[in-house]
Amino acid sequence: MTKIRKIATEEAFSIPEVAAALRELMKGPLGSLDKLLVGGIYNREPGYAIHNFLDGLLDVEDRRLRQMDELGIDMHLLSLTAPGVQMFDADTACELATLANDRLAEIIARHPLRFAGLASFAPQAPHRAVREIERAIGKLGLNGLIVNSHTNNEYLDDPKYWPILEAAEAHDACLYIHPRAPSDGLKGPLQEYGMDSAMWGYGVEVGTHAVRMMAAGVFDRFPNLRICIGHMGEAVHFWLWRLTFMNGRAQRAGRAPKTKLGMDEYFRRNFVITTSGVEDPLALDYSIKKLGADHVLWAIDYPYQPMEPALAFMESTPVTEEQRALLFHRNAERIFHIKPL
Ligand code: 1WB
Ligand code: MN
Repeated sequence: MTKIRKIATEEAFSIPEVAAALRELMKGPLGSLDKLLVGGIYNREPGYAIHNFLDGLLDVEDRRLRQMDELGIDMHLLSLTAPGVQMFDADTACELATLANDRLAEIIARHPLRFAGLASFAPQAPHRAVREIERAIGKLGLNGLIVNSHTNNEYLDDPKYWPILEAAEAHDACLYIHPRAPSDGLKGPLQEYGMDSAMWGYGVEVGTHAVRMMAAGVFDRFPNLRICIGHMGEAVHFWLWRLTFMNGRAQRAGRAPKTKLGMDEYFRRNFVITTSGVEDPLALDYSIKKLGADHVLWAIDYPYQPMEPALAFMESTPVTEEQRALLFHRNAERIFHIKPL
C-alpha cells in the first residue's frame, strides 16, 4: 500500500517582528478580549505566562519539521497566528503583513513539498490589502488568505471590506476565517472561566462572522468566493436547518436582506471546513454527511494542539479510504492550489 499524503491545513506560525509588536501592544491598556490569551502568550511576566506556545510558533524548519518527519506528516499549510496583524495601526499592520508573507514565501521556497502558506493582509487598509493580496498570490505564489475574524470590531459583511473579497474571488484565493477573541460587542459574558478563547469564544466569534456574511448577501455579490472555517466548521453546519428557516422568516419580516439562496445553499457552495482542534469521530461523521467529504479538510491546529493525536484521529476515524484521501490531501490540493504529487 502506498503511503497517503498528509497535508495539515490550519498550522500556525509567527515571526519575531510580529511577536515583538504584539508584546508591546499587550503591555499597554487594551479593552480587547484578546488580551486574556494573547497577553499570556507574548507577555512572559508573572500573572501571565501560563502558555508556552511562542516557541512552537516561531520554530518552523527545526523541531516542527523533525516532528513532521517522525510522524510522516508531509505538509503544514502555515498561517500567521491569531490575531495576525489586525490589532495594529494600519501602517504597522501593512508592513508586518508584507514581512510575514515574504518570510513565509522564503520558507516555502526552501521546503516546497513540506510547507505551503496563507497570505496575511491588513483589513484596516482595504485597498492596500488588495495590493498585498495581489502580490502575495500573484508574485509570491502563496496558497490562499488568512483573516482572524473581526477587525476593530467590524466584520467582512461591511461593504468597505468588499474590495478584499473581490480580490480573493478574482484570484480564486480561499479565505480562511480563523478566530480571535469575540469583538467588544460580543464579549460581555465571555470574560470569565476561560470562555474568551478556544473553549467557546472563538467559535462564537467566527460562527457569528460566517452567519453575518451569509445573511448580508455577500455571496450573491461574490458567488465564487470561497471561505474556509476551522474547528469542525465552528458548528455552523449543525445549525443550517434552523439558520435557513429563520433567515427566511427574517427576510419576509424585512429584518434581513433578500438573498438569492438559502443559508444551507451558501454554506455548501461557498464554504469548506477543517477539523482543527476537534478529534471527535461523531462530529466528523456528521460533517461528512451534511457537507460531503469533498468539503472537509484535515487540520491539526499546531502548536495549540499536538500533532500526534490529531494524526492518530484522522488515521483511525471510521471513513472509507476514498474519504480519508480527500480529508488528508485531495481537498487541500484542490482548495489551496497545492500541486498533487
Ligand atoms: C489557542 C488556540 C490559542 C488558537 C490561540 O492563541 C489560538 C488555544 C492565539 O488553544 O489556547 C487557535 O489558533 O486555534
Ligand atoms: Mn488555529
